[in-house]
Amino acid sequence: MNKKRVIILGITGQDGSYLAESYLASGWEVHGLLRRTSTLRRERIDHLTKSYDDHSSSLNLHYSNLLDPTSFQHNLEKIDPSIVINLGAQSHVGISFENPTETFLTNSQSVLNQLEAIRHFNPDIVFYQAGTSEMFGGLLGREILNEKSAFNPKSPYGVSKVSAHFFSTLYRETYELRTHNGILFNHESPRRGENFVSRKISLAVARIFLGQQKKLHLGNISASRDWGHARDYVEAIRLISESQLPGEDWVVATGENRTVEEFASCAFDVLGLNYKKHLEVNDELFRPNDVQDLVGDSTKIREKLGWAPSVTFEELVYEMVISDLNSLQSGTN
Ligand code: NAP
Ligand code: F7E
Repeated sequence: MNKKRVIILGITGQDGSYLAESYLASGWEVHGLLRRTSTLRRERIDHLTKSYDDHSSSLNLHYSNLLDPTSFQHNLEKIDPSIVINLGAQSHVGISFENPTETFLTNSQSVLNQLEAIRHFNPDIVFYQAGTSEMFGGLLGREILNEKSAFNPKSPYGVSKVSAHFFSTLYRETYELRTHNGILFNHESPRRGENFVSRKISLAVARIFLGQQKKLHLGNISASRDWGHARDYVEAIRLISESQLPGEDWVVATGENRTVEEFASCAFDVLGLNYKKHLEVNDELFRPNDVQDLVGDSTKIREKLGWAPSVTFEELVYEMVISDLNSLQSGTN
């Protein structure tokens, strides 16, 4: 790859911030696209824009709402990247039931616009689409999910991502664009949004430990997920995008799943608390439809690209709880 220049859509998100760090650390010129917001909340990337002192690489930010196709097109032509990574999305499954149209336009229509712009500007650009295990809609029997498993989405979010997946595949097959579809299972970190269950739990555990909260209210605690660490998963995204392969689909998963209840139990354990004393199930927090169980088979990326997760479930939970405890104690959360 001669030009080491990458565009990241969704740079202010969990994955965008880790991915930008990773690219900058290996000397890439990184261009992040972000939307205008009424407050400048960019805490996940502030350290990259304010104090990054390696002048051989730099983080460049440009305004571009996912719903504005011309702004993407103009930035594409101005930046002239070799890789475009699309991590931008309305990524909350529960909220997608309340905002289905916004979710569909943000997660699917925008991908069509990006593909059209790339096709006309430079079809050699590598395009990575952030697909998800939510596209599968759950386990069928005892099948562990891989690239050949059928999609059966259970939410507007899942449908929007299936649509984006097939646009990406269509442009690969029809126009020979170099589109890769990641199919990533849940990945978490201290930078996870506070309304996803893992972070909701880790924050609540830290607050309960400090006497700032009494109870943790959750919905479907019998649902299980295949949980990995976001830092490991952005390395998978890099391996995929820099693989020089024409464009393929890739499942990224640990191969193990735990229930939400097990996540909570492990998190309370970190601070020596018994989850049964603090956890309450609240019917109002159940979704209109939910993916019950997920576990992925990532044999393909392990064998073809040498990827493997480096963080265990217990290490992930520990890191999240301790991070929230430290932030609360230092007053930064
Ligand atoms: P995230 O933290 O929710 O980040 C989403 C990003 O999209 C944010 O930067 C957000 O910007 C941006 N965005 C949303 N709407 C936008 C708009 N209209 N215009 C411009 N930017 C917009 O998500 P994540 O966990 O990092 O996930 C990254 C991608 O992977 C997403 O596409 C997600 O659906 C997918 N995915 C995630 C997982 C997971 O477990 N984390 C698993 C599979 C797939 P703001 O900061 O302004 O909101
Ligand atoms: O829910 C249950 C909830 O919102 C996990 C996104 O990154 O991963 C994420 O989607 C499970 C569900 O993540 C609460 O019903 C119980 O069964 O943390 P979550 P998600 O829906 O799996 C996929 C791969 C993505 O692609 C998405 O972008 O936990 N649950 N009680 C709860 N969930 C939440 N959020 N809050 C609760 O109180």
